Amino acid sequence: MEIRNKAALDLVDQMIELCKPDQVVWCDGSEEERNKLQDKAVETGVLDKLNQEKLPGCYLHRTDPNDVARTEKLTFICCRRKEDAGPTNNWMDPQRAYAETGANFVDSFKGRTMYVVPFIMGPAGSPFSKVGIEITDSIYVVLNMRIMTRMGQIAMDQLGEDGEFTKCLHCTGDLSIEKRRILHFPEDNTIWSFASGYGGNVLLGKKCLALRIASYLAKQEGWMAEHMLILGLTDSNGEKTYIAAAFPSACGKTNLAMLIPPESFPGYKVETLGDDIAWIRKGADGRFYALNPEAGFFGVAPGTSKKSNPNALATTRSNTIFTNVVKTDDGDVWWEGMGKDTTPAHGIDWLGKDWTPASGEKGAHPNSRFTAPACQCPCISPDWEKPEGVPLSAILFGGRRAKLAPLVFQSFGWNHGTFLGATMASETTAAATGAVGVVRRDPMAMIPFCGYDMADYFGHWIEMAKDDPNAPKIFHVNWFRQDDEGNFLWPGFGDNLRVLDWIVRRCKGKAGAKETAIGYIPNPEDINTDGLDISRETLEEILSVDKEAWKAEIPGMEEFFAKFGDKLPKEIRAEIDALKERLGK
Ligand code: TSX
Ligand code: MN
Repeated sequence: MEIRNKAALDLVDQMIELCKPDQVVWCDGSEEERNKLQDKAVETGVLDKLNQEKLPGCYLHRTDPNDVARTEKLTFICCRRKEDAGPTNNWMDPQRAYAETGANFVDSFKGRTMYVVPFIMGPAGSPFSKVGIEITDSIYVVLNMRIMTRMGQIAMDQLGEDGEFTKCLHCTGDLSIEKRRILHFPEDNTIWSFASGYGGNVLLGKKCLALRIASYLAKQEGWMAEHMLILGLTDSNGEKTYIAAAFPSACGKTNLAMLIPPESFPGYKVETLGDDIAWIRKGADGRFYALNPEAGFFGVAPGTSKKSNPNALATTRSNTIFTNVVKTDDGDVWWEGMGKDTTPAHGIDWLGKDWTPASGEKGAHPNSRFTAPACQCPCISPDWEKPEGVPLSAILFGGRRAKLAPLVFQSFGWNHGTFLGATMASETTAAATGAVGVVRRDPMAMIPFCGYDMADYFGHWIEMAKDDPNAPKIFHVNWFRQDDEGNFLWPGFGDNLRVLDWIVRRCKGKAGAKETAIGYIPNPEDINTDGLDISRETLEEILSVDKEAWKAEIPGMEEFFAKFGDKLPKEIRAEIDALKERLGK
């Protein structure tokens, strides 16, 4: 492997000195290396080979039972001034963080191999891509990074002799929760992760770099790092429109990114560019361009079925790493919500134990995952690796609201749209906490992922498109409105195309709407319901605005904003005041 970057060599020398590995391997990203690592992972019990006839190139990994999700309580922003991390982040003094976790890194690779994984977030050759180098003791991390990023020699080539990169250090350690830390040092462009082996905590290019560190860099450099899917919609005239969307967890982001249009929309096509992260910049023409920095999908398995997302299922039938799912007796995979007639009579569950459906236990962990190459997605967009990204016409925010939010509404403009993002909220489902229907505020779905004070982040949003006629139009959607008996009023899934279609026509000035206190809402006749069995009354109900309910929502918004004190941008305050005014006393 060719390494010309002095800073990279120095970093690895320093980390060898600190961690004392038995050997050091620079990962080049080759097929040969992949095969070698897969074999070694199987030998050491890190991976279980699945049925290679059914699932070529697919493997199963089981994490430690105490290490199955991101640990937000142990995730820190380590900047010099506490105020700069803001009220929604855990903060730790960088010196203390380096000292405490540094002590745990001392000799931590003894008896282990140090893998050096250079990677690019974004397509190779794009001026907007960022390079990172992750040093890790985990083959699982290397093999996942190989899917999720452009990894190996290609990244060292992008870096060149004096390119800058994010320094990422990971050690699985002893997996003790006492020592576990996910530490971000935005001022040093550094990430340290200790004592976890779970994806979101250890695939440092993803949430840690492409959202937390990137959001910090984006503020300084005048762009945006967002927790958004990107899709391209082609209408029956062959016109293409690109949309980005942010939703809190459990709202079906990956499903929307890979939506299959209903049969009653002939000629329409949805293509996927990304399912989790969008880097957005203003182009030379003034439009906003979105780029997916990732190369794969690290998707939640449970609930992924022929009905909810056939494209995701198809993506995962080769070259995929499954984590914490059921292994069936014929070496296939299974999870809850894979669809009817899929349940095996027996399998090995995520804990590695014998499992039957009658046991009453979940076979797959609710946060079990697939790591699959984006290029294998049947509906991947031909534009997904364009170095400059794709021009966005619309940005969608959403959440799970049983009663409050209508199916869709459009903001009055950019500032109002930013306010819609900043007040995003979702009601909890039983899966998350046990408490059902509790409102959780998660602005722009970035609460766990913003690398600095969110009040400044809102300010950056406002700043990005002040009075800008080229800015994407902003919409709010809610697929989850329910009647008084708790039945969903909107069919969702593929039929969401009907909403996307209205949004696209709004962007082109071709669709009707009525102005309400919360924004522009389609009239029932503005939504194309051809081939859909929905009554006029139901449509009217999901497009209605209950002013009293919205008034009742205001104190919750204000309470949330109060966290930010005087730092909350005046534009956001102005929006809440204007909303109150429109709702009337
Ligand atoms: O992903 C979902 N989307 C977006 C799809 C493009 N889900 C699953 C959420 C969990 C991740 C949805 N669930 C959606 C939706 O639009 N809507 C619903 C609610 C719903 C569930 C079932 C039905 C209708 C709506 N109907 C039947 O099962 C027959
Ligand atoms: Mn995500």
